Amino acid sequence: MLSDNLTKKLNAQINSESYSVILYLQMSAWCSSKGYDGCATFFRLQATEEKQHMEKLFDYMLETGALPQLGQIDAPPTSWDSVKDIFQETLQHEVEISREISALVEVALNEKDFSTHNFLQWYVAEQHEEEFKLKSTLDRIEMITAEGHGVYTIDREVSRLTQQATSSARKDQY
Ligand code: OFO
Repeated sequence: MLSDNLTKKLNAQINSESYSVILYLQMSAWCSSKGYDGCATFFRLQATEEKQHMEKLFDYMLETGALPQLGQIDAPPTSWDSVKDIFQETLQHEVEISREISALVEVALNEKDFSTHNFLQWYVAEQHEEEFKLKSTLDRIEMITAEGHGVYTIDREVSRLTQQATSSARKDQY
């Protein structure tokens, strides 16, 4: 059974993940409006993943007998200066989510709620993967920019990385 404290904090995390869904959908819309189709697909897939993160928490709470509560979500920004800017903001956002997950893990440990602690390990691994993926994508963007190529090359590269990630995720399922 979840403590009131953890119930409150897991609900707050559901809200953070919900914000991630709309942030990435909005980023996808901005990329589409600029014709950056590779980046638009990348952020659309990110939004789908975030919905799964949110639902995983939602289901876990239900399994423990707690009531998931969906709170108000702030509106995300609607425009960015460049593709590099959008990826930098995404990385910062994920670093912040990692910090939230670490704080949750600490609370679960302090309360000796080992079931929730174990459940949260999935998010710890996921955040490591997300930060790594975004950092590598940003490194590529910086490299491409330094070589003097334009946004078209960046968009194609993001599309290629997204296809690679999608096909390896599919392989992991088998
Ligand atoms: Fe990308 O953050 Fe969810 O957990």
